[in-house]
This record gives sequence, structure tokens and C-alpha cells, in this order.
Amino acid sequence: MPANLPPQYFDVEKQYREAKDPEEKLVYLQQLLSIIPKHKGTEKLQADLKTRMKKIKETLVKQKKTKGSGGTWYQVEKQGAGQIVLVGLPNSGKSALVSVMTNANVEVADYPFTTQLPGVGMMEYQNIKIQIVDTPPLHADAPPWLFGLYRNGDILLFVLDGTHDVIEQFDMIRTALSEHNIYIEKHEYGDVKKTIIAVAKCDQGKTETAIQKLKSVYGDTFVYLQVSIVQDSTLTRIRDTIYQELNIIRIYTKKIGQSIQKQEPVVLPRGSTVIDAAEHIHKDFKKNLKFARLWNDKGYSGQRVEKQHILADEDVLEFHI
Ligand SMILES: Nc1nc2c(ncn2[C@@H]2O[C@H](COP(=O)(O)OP(=O)(O)OP(=O)(O)O)[C@@H](O)[C@H]2O)c(=O)[nH]1
Ligand SMILES: [Mg+2]
Repeated sequence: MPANLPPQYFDVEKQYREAKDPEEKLVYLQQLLSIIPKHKGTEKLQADLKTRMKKIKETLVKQKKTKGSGGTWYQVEKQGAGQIVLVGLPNSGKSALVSVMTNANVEVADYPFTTQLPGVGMMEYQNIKIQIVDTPPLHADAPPWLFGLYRNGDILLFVLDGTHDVIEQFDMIRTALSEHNIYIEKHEYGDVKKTIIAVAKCDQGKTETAIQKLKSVYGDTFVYLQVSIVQDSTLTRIRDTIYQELNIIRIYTKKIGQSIQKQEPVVLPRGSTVIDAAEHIHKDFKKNLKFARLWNDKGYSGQRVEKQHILADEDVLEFHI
């Protein structure tokens, strides 16, 4: 046993030994792998953990084949100003992106099928938090609950590996989604899921060419971005795009006689009105609201506005009931 393992390794190892369910064991093995320092002295241990993970995965696949499609159904409850769900084939760079954009401690590794369960992180954006959901890879034998996660998201963020054929990846994802009645383009059968296309690992491949290709095939229906976990400017752009595409506004409220404090905004869909904001805060507010006063940097400094007035990002409201 190598000497320099951190104490938390032994805590997780104990949990691993005590776990009965193979899926649970797999989660602990992944954690162990992410905890151990990566150097020559731990190579044997890393290999041993990977072998154990491989065996459990094989058992799970066999069990699934014999048991059918039953089993645990994973879902992620929405938190914050919006939920962004990542979609991508194995090893495309999903977890790496989640780990640099949020506080989540997800495992990133240079082999496919690293992520087995959803991972959740919150991305801080100015004064709000946006939920980012890491997902297991999409593949022919993907669990049905994965599509449930996609369906629940406010936005799907496709993570395509820029070092491989992006058109092929995009088509595989699009086909799998439509087979599960999730549509990313205008369609006669139902809602369209808002989608951002990120071509990942742009420090490694010719992603500019990849984006040109995607644009020439699919046009301007989607927002395309190049991204790299080692290029901060690309991460800033993706964060800004996520915020813009959520189509939300932040509204601050103040009590009569108090000063304006732009701290904890109420988050509403773009196009919301004064009465929508009132309802969001309290049902009674909606019933009893007479009017509101509005402050912003677009010329309002406490003027009276009516219930149907359409709000803008960073408006400050004072309700009069
Ligand atoms: N150079 C470079 N490597 C990256 C980048 N993003 C991810 N990688 C590498 O790509 C490999 C796969 O990354 P992951 O984030 O684990 O991929 P994933 O899509 O979560 O994989 P699964 O969980 O198997 O679906 C790892 O070795 C990462 O370090 C990037 O922007 N640049
Ligand atoms: Mg992953």
C-alpha cells in the first residue's frame, strides 16, 4: 500500500467495503479514484480500482440484460435560476466542464463511461446561481432515466468532442433524443428543447473548422461555442451564453422608505410583468396590489407603474397594496 494516501481515502474505502449494492460500490470506487494522488507510487492501486470498476460495470450490464429495464430512476430536483443538463457521448468532456464551471466534485478521467450517475453543481453567475447537471454518457444502452434528466432541463448543453467527428456525434445525439420524443428543432409533435452546442477540447483540435461544419449543416438554429477547460475566455463565453439563453430577468424588491439593495433578486422569465413579480413573492400580494414604484438605470426613479408593466433585468420594485 503506498504511504501518502489522504485520510479521506480510508473513510471512503470503509464505505466502499460496507456498501452492499453494486451501484453504490461503483460510486465509492469512483470517489476513491478521484481522491488518490496521481503518481508512480499509486499506479498499481489506480489500476486495481479501475479493474474493480470494470468488473462491477460488467455485472451491472449482465443484470440489466436479465432483469429488463427496471431499476433505480435518478432525477435531479431543480435549484437556482435554471437547470442546464449536459448531453454527450462517452469521454467528450462533460465532467471536466462541470468541474471547472461549478463547485461540483465530479470525476474526470481519460477513459469512457467514467460518469455513471448524475452529478450536480451550482454555477455562480453575478448574483445568481445556475444549476449544472453532469450526466452519464449517451450510448446505445443508456438507461431510460437519462432521457428523463434531459427532458427536465431548461437548456440542454451538448458537449461534442472537438478532437473527433462532431457531425457524427451531433447526429447520434439528435437521433437518440428524437427516439425519446425530445426535440431540439421545430417539430409538429411538441415543444422544442433549447440547446447550446459546445465543441469541447478546443485547445487540442481544429474546433473552428468543426463549428463551420456544424453551421453549414444545421444553420443558425443553435448557438455554437468552442470551449476548453484550460482557456478561461471560452469558459466566460459559455457562462454568459447560458445566462442569456435562460431568458430570465432579475428583479429586486424594496420596502417603502428603505434604500435600494441589489442583493438577492427574484428570478423571473423575460417578459414578466409587475403583477407576475407580485405573485411570485406572495399570492396575497397579487390579490391586493394597487400599483408599484419602479427604479432602474433606464430613466425610472420611483415612478408609478401599473400591474401589466413589463419588467426589465435589474428593475427595482416597491409594491403598494
Ligand atoms: N485538453 C483538454 N482535455 C480535456 C478537455 N475537456 C476534457 N478533457 C479530457 O478529456 C477526457 C474526458 O473528460 P471527461 O470530462 O471525463 O469526459 P466525460 O464526457 O465526462 O466522459 P464520460 O463520463 O465517460 O461520459 C479527460 O482526460 C479530460 O481531462 C479540454 O478542454 N481540453
Ligand atoms: Mg463524465
